[in-house]
Amino acid sequence: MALRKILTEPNEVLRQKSLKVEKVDKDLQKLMDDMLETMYAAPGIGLAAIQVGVPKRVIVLDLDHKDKPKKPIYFVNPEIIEKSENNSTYEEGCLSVPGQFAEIDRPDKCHVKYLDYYGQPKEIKAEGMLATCIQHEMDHLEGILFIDYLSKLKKSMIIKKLSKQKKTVERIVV
Ligand code: GNR
Ligand code: NI
Repeated sequence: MALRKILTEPNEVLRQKSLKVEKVDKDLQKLMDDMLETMYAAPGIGLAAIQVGVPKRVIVLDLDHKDKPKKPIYFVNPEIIEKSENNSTYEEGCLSVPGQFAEIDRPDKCHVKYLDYYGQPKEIKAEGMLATCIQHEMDHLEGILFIDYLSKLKKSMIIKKLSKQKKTVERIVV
């Protein structure tokens, strides 16, 4: 396994739409292993492949990342079958938008079908934080970040702050 670099906003790659996986093979499993290790190290509770620069429809999640044994869930080609009418609000963060948090409204339940780590078809009926997280990750597959749901002003303030931080880091590295 290996750690991969997590891309941060602003970065055009994060705005790419990810492509459907044709086959769950050894290489894809290696990507999923690396993603999980990178997510735990961050630490985070979810990660989409595009966040490590790979435009494939792959997500890893572990809401109980502090528990042992760990309980990762791998999603390949996830599709939402049904969403609830009711919304719930959670404070969201994103490893690609470091240090920024905001309350976001999303459907409080979702029914999702996907392929697992072995390419087997699975379904999950998620609610609460799990439902929020799955939707946050599925947004990444469409090039959408949680800051896209904020007002133009809030969003542009966050992007400005992140670009400044990037420039500072570049100066220190150079
Ligand atoms: O680690 C993460 N925490 C989180 C908290 C609330 C809602 C969504 C998330 S996902 C985030 C990791 C990440 O950026 N995944 O794309
Ligand atoms: Ni995210």
